[in-house]
Amino acid sequence: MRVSELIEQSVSSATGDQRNHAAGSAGAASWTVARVEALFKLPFNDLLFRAQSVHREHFDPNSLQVSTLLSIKTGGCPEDCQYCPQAARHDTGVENEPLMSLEEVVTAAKAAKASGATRFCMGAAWRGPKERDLQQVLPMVQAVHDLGLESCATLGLLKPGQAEQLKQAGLDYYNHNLDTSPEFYGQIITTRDYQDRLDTLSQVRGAGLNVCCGGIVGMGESRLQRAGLIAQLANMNPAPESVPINNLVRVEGTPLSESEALDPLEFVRTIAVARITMPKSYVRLSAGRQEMGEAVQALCFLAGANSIFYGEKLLTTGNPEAAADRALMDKLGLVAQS
Ligand code: SAM
Ligand code: DTB
Ligand code: SF4
Repeated sequence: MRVSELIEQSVSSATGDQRNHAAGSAGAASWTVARVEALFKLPFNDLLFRAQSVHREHFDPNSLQVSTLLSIKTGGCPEDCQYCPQAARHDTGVENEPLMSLEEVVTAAKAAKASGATRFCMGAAWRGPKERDLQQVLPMVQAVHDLGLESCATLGLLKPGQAEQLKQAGLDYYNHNLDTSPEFYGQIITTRDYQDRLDTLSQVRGAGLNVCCGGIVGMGESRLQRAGLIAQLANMNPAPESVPINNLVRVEGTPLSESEALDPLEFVRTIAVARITMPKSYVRLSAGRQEMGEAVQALCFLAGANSIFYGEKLLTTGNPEAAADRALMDKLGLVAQS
């Protein structure tokens, strides 16, 4: 019997988790919020051991997937996401900039490749791309693809047919986050609803694109609501290939700037629960790393995080310096996935 199965036996009574493993690993809907919450409640050491055991069944534990982000269209967004520095209605000092040129994007993608990133993600502060916008983004996707990088885009809500156009241009992944649980969602965003997000995700999947979908914690949600987010993600069939877990970056001028910081160990628990419930997905330790410190990041990797954003900027906020990340990876013996 594998170690993870032994652990499974010892904790299944604590979590009430009678999940069918075959179904779970295929991403079939099988995680009730109560079962996910029970994982959160495990003793920390049991939770991490279980997460690391699951992780080792599916991944090299010392390999890290490395993505670089570029904000191709910054600021001026009409949406009201309470956490976001790019919403026009929040006075954060982020300027409304035009869409970058193809040349600027190619230069940034070449630099990302040269620094060791294997995925390049282009983000736009739009509710969703207008047809004219999309026509300008398609050559960028094609160019990133032609450089031999995995391409990812996060452009907001997609209308029918847009995902197919992105796929045809060579897009590998589309990022669209659920952000939080259905119950908490209305307190964070009112200009689009949960179902709009699910509809876009279903178009992405329908077009044959890989799905990158996660959320943000530390927005004042309860543990039950964090469990609700993870259950939503884990019950997608199939589960998202990439799951970014963002720790809220509290930006001055946003309504969430004064939120109480999430206990770092609760953040680590969230990563562990994501790993256990989505065993084959890349779990990305996303926004919030700069504020985290090396020890908490190391615990996140132990809990099964195996992907990061690399480069000194996320979209508009800071990320650890590349040299600091290389030093941390060296210390931990983590190797960038090629
Ligand atoms: N506008 C598009 C959309 O909302 O889908 C794409 C860009 S949007 C900035 C991408 C994601 O960034 C959001 O869904 C959210 O999860 C994350 N994000 C934005 N601001 C954040 C913050 N202050 N802290 C953590 N994550 C944040
Ligand atoms: C995701 O889940 N996190 C990234 C990426 N997908 C696009 C964005 C984080 C943004 C953090 C705030 C900022 O830099 O503006
Ligand atoms: Fe706009 Fe995306 Fe920011 Fe929401 S998260 S305000 S949609 S850029």
